Amino acid sequence: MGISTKSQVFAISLIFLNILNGIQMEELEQSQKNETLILFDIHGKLNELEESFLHTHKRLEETQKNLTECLNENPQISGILEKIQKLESSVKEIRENTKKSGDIVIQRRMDGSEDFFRSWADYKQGFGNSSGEFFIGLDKLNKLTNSRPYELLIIIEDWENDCRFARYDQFIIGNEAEKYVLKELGKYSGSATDGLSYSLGQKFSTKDQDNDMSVNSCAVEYTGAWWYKKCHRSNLNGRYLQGTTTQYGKGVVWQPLKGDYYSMKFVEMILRPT
Ligand SMILES: [Ca+2]
Repeated sequence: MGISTKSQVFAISLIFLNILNGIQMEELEQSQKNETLILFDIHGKLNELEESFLHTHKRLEETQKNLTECLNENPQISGILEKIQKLESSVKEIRENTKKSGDIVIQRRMDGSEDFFRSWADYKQGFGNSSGEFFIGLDKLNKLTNSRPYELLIIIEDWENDCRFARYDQFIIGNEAEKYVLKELGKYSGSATDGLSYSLGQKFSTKDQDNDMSVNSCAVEYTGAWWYKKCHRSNLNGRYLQGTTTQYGKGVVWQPLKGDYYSMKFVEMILRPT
């Protein structure tokens, strides 16, 4: 090959290379243009989203404002809401206090069919019918409450069917030599108000065994049997007097709830394992 032929080939190659470069440059420019378009598109969509978010937020604020105004202008709606809240909390309470497996009923008053104004021997042994009115017995109560931890749940219902609960997170009774003293009661909670902590540390008394701190016999005076002190804030083994009575403190009394001149319709004392 002569020199001139070599030069021609070189020149042709250069032209080809330039053409190729031109094509590559064009492709690069096109792809850059495409990327820019995609970025614009994304940016536009983000703007749209932001606008729609702001719009929704504004509408939510308006709805909230309208609701508040509506509640303020319609006190009956607020009243209904309050009632719903109360109902919810009472349902919660009933659920918590509904009998569970492991519960042991130790005393029940429900119709006045059983005599509760009884002797020390009867309270030691227990009496009545476990499906009706009864007391489990102090010996059993002493053994049970010392065998494992229990809480004491007391259900109290008046003659208007208002049902309340008193819960004590500990409950331990001493033995006969200790006169079945109310040793531990733990912390009170519930809706009945605390009517038993007053008796903490007191021995049990019956009409024939006065172990209370009064100069008189509280059991005789209040026709019951209890952990009397001087004398009581509750008398759940008192006489079944059916509602309002003139007989001070002698009925089935839970003093903080209905006072001393009122005898309850239904009472249950329950041990619940903790
Ligand atoms: Ca006394």
